[in-house]
Amino acid sequence: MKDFRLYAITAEQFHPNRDLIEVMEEAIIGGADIIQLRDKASGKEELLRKAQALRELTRKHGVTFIVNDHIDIALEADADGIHLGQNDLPLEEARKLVGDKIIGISTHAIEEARLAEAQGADYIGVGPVFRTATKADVVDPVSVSYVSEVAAEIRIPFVAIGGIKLSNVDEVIAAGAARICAVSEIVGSDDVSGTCRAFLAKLGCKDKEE
Ligand code: 3NM
Repeated sequence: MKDFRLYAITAEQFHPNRDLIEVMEEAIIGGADIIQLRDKASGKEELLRKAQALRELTRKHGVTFIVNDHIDIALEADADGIHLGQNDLPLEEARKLVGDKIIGISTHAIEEARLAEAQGADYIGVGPVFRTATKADVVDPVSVSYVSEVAAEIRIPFVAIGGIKLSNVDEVIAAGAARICAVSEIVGSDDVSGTCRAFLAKLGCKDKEE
């Protein structure tokens, strides 16, 4: 897969008065280079409409587009890949359905990371590093020590996630994370692009030239 640094995930509850596509475009302009549609509230039709709009947006900007959970929506909207949790369809089954599209897997312990790597995941999520209110069914924070464990052992790309803010991201980077995902901190910001640029600066990346 095309490498990435800053992973942005949709969460419309954090911008109730702003348009989804507008907010995600600001994230991309700020340098987010992979976008995930994550939406537990919409029905299939609405989800497909959002997926198609985000597909058009991400294609325009040349960034990767991932759909959370819904393989059918990912296929129909021609997303670049899907992201699955530990309780979703097993990776091997998902692989049969999506072929060579990207498969990302959420992991919360090193055994899960090892298994995802062995089964052919393209990348893994590593979290929740800190406490988060964004994901309802999430496990207790795994802390930066899990980030260090993965950094030392796992060879596929991993992205640190969960409670990551500009105020605590230094710790996560120091633990070995080269890719960061922040949800509420990005889409809930009054300055979405500026927040993305600030994360990328922390990661040691130059501003995207647009
Ligand atoms: N997955 P925020 S934590 C979608 O640990 C998601 O797998 C997680 O949101 C995991 O940046 C999470 O607002 C939510 O804390 C992260």
